[in-house]
Amino acid sequence: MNFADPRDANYIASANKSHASALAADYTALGVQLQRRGISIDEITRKVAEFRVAIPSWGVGTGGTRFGRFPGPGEPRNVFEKLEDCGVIHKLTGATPTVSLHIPWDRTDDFTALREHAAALGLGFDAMNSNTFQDQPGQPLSYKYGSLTHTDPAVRAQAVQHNLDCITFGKTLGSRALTVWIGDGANFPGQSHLGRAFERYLESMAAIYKALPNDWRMFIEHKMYEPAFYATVIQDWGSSLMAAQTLGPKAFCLVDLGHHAPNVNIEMIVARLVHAQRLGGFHFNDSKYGDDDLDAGSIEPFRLFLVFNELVEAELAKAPNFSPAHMLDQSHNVTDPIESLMTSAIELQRAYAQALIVERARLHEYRMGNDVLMAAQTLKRGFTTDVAPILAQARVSRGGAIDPVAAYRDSAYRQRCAQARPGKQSLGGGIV
Ligand code: LRH
Ligand code: MN
Repeated sequence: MNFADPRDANYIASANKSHASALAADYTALGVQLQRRGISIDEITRKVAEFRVAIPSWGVGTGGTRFGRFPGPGEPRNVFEKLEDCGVIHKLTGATPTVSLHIPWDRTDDFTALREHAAALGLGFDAMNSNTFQDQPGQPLSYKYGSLTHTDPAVRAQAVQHNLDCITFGKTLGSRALTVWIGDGANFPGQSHLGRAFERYLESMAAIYKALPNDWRMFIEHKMYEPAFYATVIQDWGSSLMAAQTLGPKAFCLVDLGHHAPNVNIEMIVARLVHAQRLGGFHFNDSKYGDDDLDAGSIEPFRLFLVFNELVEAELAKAPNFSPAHMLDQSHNVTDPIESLMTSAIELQRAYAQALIVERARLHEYRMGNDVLMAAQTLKRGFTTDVAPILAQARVSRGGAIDPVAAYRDSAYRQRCAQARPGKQSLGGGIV
């Protein structure tokens, strides 16, 4: 089997050759179609090419559920190998220049070396993720009954210190944000005092907030349930927003799409957080039932489009304090993680491009005139337009592949990793 380096620019250029003329024809045809709507395809392509989404380090290994995990071949065995796989995703898509690490899953003795390794792969670091939802070997105090909201101040102090350590590691890596998701909550009514648990949360988060460098942000991630199955301390966007407004201007709300009850109007939550100037960012994924962490756009692509529609409205309105950090947060149980992460990044670009081509002036007219049907049709027209040529052209403009999955498979990168990464197929830390 002959291997090729899918990160190599010449390899990508040669892989694109056979697709170039079809892309040129499709791009021209779509350009004519959009021109009729008064939209410049090159302007849209330029904006899509600027779109960035961070890769979750815990997403490049095979995920699993409590019922099991079925590791694939050539799994990354440490954070350095995880970054190599993230380098492949970025080179082929041109859209994922940063990685979001999770501590202690990605803990290493030499974060400076990790920063240099990443830089050599053309990568940087997005938000750091702390972890006080698992006990680590040798950890003095358990998080069984909570962490930042535990009734025992010593456990809270241990959890606060862990977050301070994540900030220290992040400073070495050039990260400028800390995402705090905690599983703290109760399984039974009566188990915890709902008000005091929230007060303990605010007290602990204030201690972490105080340690944030001036140019850092703190992202508060809400989640309806799991691992707590009756009440979760930061259960919804309301609790998250109250906490952010209490903590200070560097605290923002992070929306993980899978952390809501089925049928919750997530785009409405996004619109409210934009209004409150506290939209910090996203963990993009998709789900049909619970926090399934499926590939973004794979179940509810229209919902993803509606979220990006709110982001484009905010962009066009020059909403104050609006610079959301985009990250994927997925678990790849049955696909090659690299393929899922590449196609998921592209699904976000698709939703963004579809939202960008909505005829806003016409939509505004129909809305103001309460022409309900034409307003709905005008918005939907963005979603029903095939923007694939724009996405491919944006990749090419970034040195990426017209068909990233084909380029990746033809390189036999995974097979080469299977040979180069023998031995235990465990990640050493991940969701399961
Ligand atoms: C919690 C969550 C959180 C991460 C974890 C990996 O469900 O979404 O963002 O820390 O997944
Ligand atoms: Mn998440």
